[in-house]
Amino acid sequence: TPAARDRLRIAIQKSGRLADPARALLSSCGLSWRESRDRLFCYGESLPVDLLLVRDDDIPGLIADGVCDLGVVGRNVLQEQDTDRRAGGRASAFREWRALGFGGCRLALAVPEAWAWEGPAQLQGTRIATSYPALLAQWLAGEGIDAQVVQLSGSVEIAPKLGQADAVCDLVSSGATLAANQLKPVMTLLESEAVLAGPVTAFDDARRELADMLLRRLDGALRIRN
Ligand code: PRT
Ligand code: ZN
Repeated sequence: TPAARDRLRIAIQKSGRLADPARALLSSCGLSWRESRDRLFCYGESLPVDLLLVRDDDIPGLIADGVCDLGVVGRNVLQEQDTDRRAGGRASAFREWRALGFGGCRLALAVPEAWAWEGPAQLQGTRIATSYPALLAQWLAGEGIDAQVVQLSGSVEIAPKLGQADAVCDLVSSGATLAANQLKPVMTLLESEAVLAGPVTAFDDARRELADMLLRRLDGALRIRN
């Protein structure tokens, strides 16, 4: 068992869409930090709650490994990594504690505009490009469709034009990126937003009281916003 800890460590995105709103939300909970020179670790001043600034994709793993206690991350990232773990026979090691009301988007399946969409069965035997292979594979299995999942780490929307795939499964907010690539969304696999992620079970040391206080403040801040 890891050593008991009396400070809470929260991972947030270093830069990107969720970085500023995550900090703003935590600030509105009364947290403040002293920034270190490398700007990767922020020492909690008002409360023993520190920040770690990281890539969003690293956040679930940091919680699973106990390096961080909590994290602010897109539900899409959290569920992809959890689905991947469980598909590999491993137990869940993190879960969503709260939905935070920003960073809204959806994971959508999109096909070329020229297709007359008749339903998921049309995807049988196709190649689908995505950065969310576990979520896509799970959805395809649920629909009973045999399609090839082409895993790409970026520029997913261009894959059909490059001949790498027939369709895509990617995050969409305004839909402008899909439209610019002559693609149209036809199915939503997941409605996403930023979430507070934490371990599956409660803390059993001083972090428990800190986390409870943070959640109370967070719920108050979210009530005022919504
Ligand atoms: O560097 P790091 O790995 O931390 O950042 P990142 O580049 O992986 O993530 P980032 O900052 O782009 O996104 C972080 C999170 O924001 C995502 O995991 C989602 O939870 C959320 N989010 C909300 C989005 C979008 N909206 C979104 N629109 N993430 C990506 N997009 C993409 C979308 O895929 C499309 O390519 O933005 C493009 C524009 O979208 P449209 O539909 O408005 O054209
Ligand atoms: Zn990322």
